[in-house]
Amino acid sequence: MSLSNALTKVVKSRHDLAIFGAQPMFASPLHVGRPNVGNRDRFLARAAAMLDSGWLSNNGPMARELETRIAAFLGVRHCVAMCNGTIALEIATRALGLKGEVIVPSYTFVATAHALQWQEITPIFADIDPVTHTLDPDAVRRMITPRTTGIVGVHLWGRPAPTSDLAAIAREHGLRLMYDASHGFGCSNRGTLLGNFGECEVFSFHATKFFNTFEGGAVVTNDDALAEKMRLMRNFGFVDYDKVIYPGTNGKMTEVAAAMGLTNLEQFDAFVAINRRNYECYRREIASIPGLAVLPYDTAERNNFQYVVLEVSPEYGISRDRLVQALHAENVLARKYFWPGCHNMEPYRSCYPHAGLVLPRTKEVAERVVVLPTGTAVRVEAIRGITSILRALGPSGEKERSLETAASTAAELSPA
Ligand code: T4K
Repeated sequence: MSLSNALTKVVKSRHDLAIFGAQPMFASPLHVGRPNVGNRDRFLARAAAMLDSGWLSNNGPMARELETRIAAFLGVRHCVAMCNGTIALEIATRALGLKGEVIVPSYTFVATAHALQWQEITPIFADIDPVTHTLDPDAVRRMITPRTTGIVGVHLWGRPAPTSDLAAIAREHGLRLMYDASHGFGCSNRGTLLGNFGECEVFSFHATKFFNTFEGGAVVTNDDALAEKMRLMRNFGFVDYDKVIYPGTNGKMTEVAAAMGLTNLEQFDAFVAINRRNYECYRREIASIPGLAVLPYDTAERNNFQYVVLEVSPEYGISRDRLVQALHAENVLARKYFWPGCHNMEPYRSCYPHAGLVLPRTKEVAERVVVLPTGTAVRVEAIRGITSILRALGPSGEKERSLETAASTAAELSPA
């Protein structure tokens, strides 16, 4: 992929910022989710072999090879590859027999909640720990009712959910427990790779994920019967030609997606190394900026460093939203993941208008987080440019007032 993140200027003070009328730092947008793409020739060779073979989907040889490699890599018995992470979540929750109410965080990508709602299971939003950004076990306990059948924990940003506490709660209350590990491919929890916790775990291999298969996902599990059920469910319930024994859907991974996965898996360590370099560069550069902090990864664990998560505190002097606006003016398309929380999106907002009353930490965290561009498409020089913008923007109340004025000017200047 061409790295078009050449800097067009040096930012020394706020007068150099695009939000005050200067030219943007980057000529073309710098995205948060630019795909990591492995060796192009290796991928094209696989794509050619696939075309020659005349086998494009339906549990083909490349999908099976990818499943074997992922299961071996994670140290799990089964990997069931799927067409995307959302369908994988739906199939996993259905195979576990979840119904009634299921406890999930609101601070996650909306697919975690939608996968339940789509099956007429009620997602019950529990609050998070403001430090880890993952489910707070005490909050989970408070949300249990006689209708609760399970918990879907989320390893947000690839940082593990409190697996021991959630397992204890599930045991105590007879609940099923699974994880949305969409962000956590290649990350560990007390030395064990994610994929080995709960009854099953779901990965997303979407284009924007650290490891991608264009679109794709997988459910991994150590439960033989569960794996078998999910394999049936992803293929309409077919057990043989003309023989359907289960209600199913179409959750199959295509061969071209698997070819991308096999290719990207070969460069897994290189992707991690680049993400880690970027994360450490951001951490170093931002450490001296009052009011800003990059969420740390536990370096005693394995991490994919996929997300560089910035937390903005009042000390910074300007609000998170103004900061994002200023970055966008520079062509840095930072994201406010996962604002405003699922409970503030439809249909949850209308169905459960008071859900926010028990989610104070979710609100607090969702209002202070910004996710910054990283991945193989982002150079260190670009990161230094981005952090020079962050330095010039803050911190002072005076700048906030100037920005308030500049914001309206910028809104007038920016194309619709
Ligand atoms: N659970 C969790 C916790 C998840 O985070 C996700 C997905 C899921 C479940 C569901 O898994 P999947 O069914 O998607 O496999 C993006 C991704 O689409 C989504 O997969 C991901 N989470 C989420 C965190 O991010 P958006 O709405 O932000 O996508 P979009 O189109 O704005 O793209 C994000 C950035 O990436 C943009 O700056 C553009 C850039 N981009 C995107 C694509 C597709 C590229 O540069 N190249 C590309 O090919 O959701």
